[in-house]
Amino acid sequence: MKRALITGISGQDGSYLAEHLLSLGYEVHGIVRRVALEDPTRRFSRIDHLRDRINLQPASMESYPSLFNIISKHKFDECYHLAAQSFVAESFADGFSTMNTNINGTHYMLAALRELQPECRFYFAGSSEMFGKVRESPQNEATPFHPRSPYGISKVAGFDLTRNYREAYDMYCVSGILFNHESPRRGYEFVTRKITSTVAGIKAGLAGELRLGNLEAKRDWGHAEDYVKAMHLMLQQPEPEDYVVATGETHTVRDFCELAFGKANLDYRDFVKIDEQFCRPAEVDLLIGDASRARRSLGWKMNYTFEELVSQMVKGDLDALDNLPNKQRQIETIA
Ligand code: F7E
Repeated sequence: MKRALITGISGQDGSYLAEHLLSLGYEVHGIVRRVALEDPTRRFSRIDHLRDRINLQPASMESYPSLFNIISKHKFDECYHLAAQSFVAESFADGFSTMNTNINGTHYMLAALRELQPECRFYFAGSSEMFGKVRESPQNEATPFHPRSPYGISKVAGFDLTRNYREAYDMYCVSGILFNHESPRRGYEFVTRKITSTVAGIKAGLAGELRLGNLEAKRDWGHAEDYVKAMHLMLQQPEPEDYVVATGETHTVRDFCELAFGKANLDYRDFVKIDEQFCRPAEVDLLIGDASRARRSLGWKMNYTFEELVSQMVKGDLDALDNLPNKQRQIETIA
């Protein structure tokens, strides 16, 4: 039985990846914050259904000794490093914390593995935000990086660290350059979930409008459940390589609104208001990925279309509101 370690197991990607690895017969361990263990109902909502099949280990991405301690306790075949401060807007608000957590966290993981288990295969969650002000379209593994936020910069540093450990110490370390990937488990701060949860709130009479920033930004949105399968495949190859994972389609935030509101028989133009506070100091205008290498070498393919993704997210939020008692509905709805 293979043993895997996932940092960020309680997040969207971590939860889907844990499910996928369990279905393949893996023993799955996940790193979580100690405070999260004290508040499992709220913090572990995405992995609640897996709790008796996974091993949660408390540690902090900011503490090398705590990570070293976990890696010294078990022998892992694969490590998926997903934990990060991943909200781009927050990285403008507090660039120092984002850089510290994201860069040092990755460095600590790599250094501890090198020290204790250099044969463990390592996956780093790279991001299309590394392309930033894009030099070409679509973007592939050879496209130069030009990050536009502290988050993007931290991911370029993590990518470089991962490649450096591969080249310097001959470790199997790879980066997935994943474009935006969403699902009904997406955090409410990201634009897709903000839209679908507010659509549900409007439908239920709990919200009257949706305040957004730049509606013209274009993103290549896929489904997280499809993307975690690519992460796993990247660690099963004869040679370590980095891969772009994307749908090859791009849509504006406006397109997403139109479709999501339309799914609930609403017209987004009646509800969406532009609010400057949600615009970023530097925007990534256009992302569209070319995942040819992943399709060719990994045999990776997607199951969800863009429309299926939006439908599933809207339905998930409508159903969740339907199932909540009145008082709780008011608390949960993001207006
Ligand atoms: O923004 C625009 C915003 O926050 C998407 C992360 O998972 O994917 C994600 O990064 C677009 C941007 O995701 C609002 O300006 C307009 O152009 O959903 P988002 P992101 O920044 O693309 C990459 C691949 C990652 O790696 C990241 O970790 O939507 N937008 N109005 C808005 N965005 C938000 N959040 N809220 C708004 O009101």
